[in-house]
Amino acid sequence: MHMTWTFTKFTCTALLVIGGVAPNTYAQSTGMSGRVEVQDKKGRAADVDEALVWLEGASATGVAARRVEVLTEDKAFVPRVTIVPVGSTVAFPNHDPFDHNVFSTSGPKVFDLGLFGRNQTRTVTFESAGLARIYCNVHARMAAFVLVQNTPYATRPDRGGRFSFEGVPAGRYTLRVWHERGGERTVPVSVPATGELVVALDARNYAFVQHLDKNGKSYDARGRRY
Ligand SMILES: [Cu+2]
Repeated sequence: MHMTWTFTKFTCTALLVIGGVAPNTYAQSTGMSGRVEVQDKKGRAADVDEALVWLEGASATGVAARRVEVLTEDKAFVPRVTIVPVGSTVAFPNHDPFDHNVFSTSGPKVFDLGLFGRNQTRTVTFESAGLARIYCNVHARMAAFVLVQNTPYATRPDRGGRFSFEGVPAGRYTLRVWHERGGERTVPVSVPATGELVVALDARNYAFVQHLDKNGKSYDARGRRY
């Protein structure tokens, strides 16, 4: 009797595999994809690839800290938008023939790297998650954004706004999408997903507001303009 029961169970298992209908065993992880649209006054924003897209609620394991560079060049941070895992170090090599003073006064890390000149590099390590807004105390219009995350499912869209994440465990998540002028949206998503996911951000009413310097003062009030 015992031998017969075992054989029957084995047969059933084999049939499930052959038929490809064992979702609880074979569909534990999958991909998800979608598209971001940023609407400007003139139409679709050309810098949709500088948006940030990430999944909240996913496992935080296996994301190794690393070191990345954000250059200062021609009075700009390059790249302007960066994603790093928690614990990562961002280096700021100065490629300009004049000084910069990189700082951040809010977000995951408050820091002031002081003045540093051509071919010098200063670094900062981010120990906690969040979106860092990084500025220069000399040049008012310089800005960089560093998303510090503990999920592997964080990315920037391509120039067409498309993004995808591979190997996402099945479940429910919150998708967060951010763009400098389009603001931020959160969208509940399920993996595997059904239908096409399009997240639209509205930048039509965006108005530039000059941030303050590292001492909380207006750049203009210092008597120097850049
Ligand atoms: Cu600067």
